[in-house]
Amino acid sequence: MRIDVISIFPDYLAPLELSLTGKAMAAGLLDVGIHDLRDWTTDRHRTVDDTPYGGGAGMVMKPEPWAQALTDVAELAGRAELSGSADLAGSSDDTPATTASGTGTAAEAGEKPVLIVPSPAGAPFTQADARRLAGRSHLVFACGRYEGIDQRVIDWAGGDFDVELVSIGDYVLNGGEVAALVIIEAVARLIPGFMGNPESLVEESYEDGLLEYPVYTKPADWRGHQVPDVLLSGNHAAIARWRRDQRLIRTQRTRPDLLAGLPDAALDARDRQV
Ligand code: 6GU
Repeated sequence: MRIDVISIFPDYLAPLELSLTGKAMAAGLLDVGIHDLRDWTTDRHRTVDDTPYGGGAGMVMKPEPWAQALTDVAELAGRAELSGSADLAGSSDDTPATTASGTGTAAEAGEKPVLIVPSPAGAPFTQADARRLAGRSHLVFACGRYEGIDQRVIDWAGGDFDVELVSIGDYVLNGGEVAALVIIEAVARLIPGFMGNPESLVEESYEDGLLEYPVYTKPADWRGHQVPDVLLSGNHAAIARWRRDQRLIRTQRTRPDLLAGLPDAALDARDRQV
């Protein structure tokens, strides 16, 4: 998979080099390019914003730098060198990562890249979205600041990209960078071959609509607090039942909306006794 992020604060994306996504890049499963939007400005002050038509507070991001940046990133992704970019990994040699790694571009796969525009006005980002995006070959993140990006960029990009406005929750961030980090981490861990133990993905919160059960490790008695007896019993059926009960109880307590949204078939008669 190829991921490009365009931002006026490219340093915000430095954590992508660490841990999860860093490992995926090192393994050749993921190829990431971080780009400074100001590299696509043409004036001396490298201006990216202007006052809003119709008046109001704050500034709006000008359309032309975005159009130039998106055009370059869509056309040049997968090559060893991207104009105006500083790739995080694997591009200092002159072999395109795509050749050896299988991180094929959208163009190679014959599909449009996905343009993700993080925005508090977007659709809520869910685990189902992460799954869907993990199956795509090229994601481009347009991280806006100020009051947002001129809407015509979003409309225009629809020709060359599958465009999605995405929100990560009901609160306001100063820009899309942190949201992009969240979405990239949720997606990258679902890339086939990325997680050491794919089994650990199966029972996770949000994969089946129930929150996870509580977990314990040694010692069995810690500062007078005991691990539940059933977990020490060796009775695998009883453990599985206890864990499912815990998931149901937790979900009912903290996310009753999730329980209410489950299809009828998701809960059996025994579940309904909890
Ligand atoms: Cl994706 N962006 C911004 N700026 N604020 C947000 C958000 C995104 N999701 C929730 N709040």
